[in-house]
Amino acid sequence: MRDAALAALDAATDAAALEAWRVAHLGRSGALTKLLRGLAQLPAEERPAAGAAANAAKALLEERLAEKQAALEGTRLGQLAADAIDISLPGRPVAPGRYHPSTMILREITDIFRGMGFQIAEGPEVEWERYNFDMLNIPRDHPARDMFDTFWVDANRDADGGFTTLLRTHTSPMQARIMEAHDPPIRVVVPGKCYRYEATDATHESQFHQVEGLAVDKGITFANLKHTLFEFTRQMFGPERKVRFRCDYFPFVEPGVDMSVEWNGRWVEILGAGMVHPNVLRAVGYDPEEYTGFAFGMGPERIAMLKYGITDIRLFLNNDLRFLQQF
Ligand code: YSA
Repeated sequence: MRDAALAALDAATDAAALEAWRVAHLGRSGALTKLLRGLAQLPAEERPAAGAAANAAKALLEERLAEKQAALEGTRLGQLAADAIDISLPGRPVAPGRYHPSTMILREITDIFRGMGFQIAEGPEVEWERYNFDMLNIPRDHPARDMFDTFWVDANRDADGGFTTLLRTHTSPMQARIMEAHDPPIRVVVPGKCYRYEATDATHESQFHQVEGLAVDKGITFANLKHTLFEFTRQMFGPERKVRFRCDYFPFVEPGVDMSVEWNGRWVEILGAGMVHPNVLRAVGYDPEEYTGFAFGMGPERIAMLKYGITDIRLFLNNDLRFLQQF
């Protein structure tokens, strides 16, 4: 009985198990207590030896129980001490997050256009070839597709096995999506990411942002476009900054222009723009005799470079904290 009780004590590992063990082995109706009570029934000559053995066993079990309780208490205190918080130690510094310079400039750009009455819309980065090219007057064999080195996405193929989905190369597909879904008048800007499979350099990344602008209504003229873009650059760069406005070609506008801003004695192009091509208006079901519009697509990273004197566009996506923490 003693050995069985000691084995059971070994197996008890917490206070509740120890108490259960005490009740079972040393309690008032425990086995040993019953045995001690039964000594009286033994023949007189056996009583002293049996009594001594039972009392010795009881003393041993009580002693072991006390030892085990003390040990358990010790580990509990140790755990409490280890868990304690030293409130005299200085706290770990929490570095506040900050906005990425692309986010900051995007907000600045959209705020300026919001002030001129434009709404904000967003669209998908994985786009149909149809919206990115065809509806913008750039059919499959059009040489202008070379302007946009494209990451094709192998998600959908046409009957000839050609890709029909891509990472949008510009935000212009949203022109077609918005006009398809809404009747004029339209005045909207579309910020978002674009992707091009091109060799990167100080002013070209393969992932960058654009902000598309579109205004369509009766009687919209080139003068409205010019005023809007000059007002934008005035608010963004200040009235003193030199800006250049030149003819350029995009299949989805006629006439087409681009705009550059002076920087360290050279011109950096920030946007392409023009009057929405009649073919684009027709493709979305508008009558080009009734409605005219202007559109533009600008590069926020280039604008941030010019505004903050950043010399290399690749810094935007390098995740170098020395760069990011300056904003
Ligand atoms: C033109 C006429 C419209 O009616 C509407 C929009 C446009 C713009 C046209 N969709 C387009 O993408 N033109 S673009 O290739 O010259 O790019 C426009 C601007 O995006 C550039 O001026 C530049 O600021 C930025 N950009 C283009 N490729 C880039 C880039 N920025 C960083 N890295 C690149 N690889």
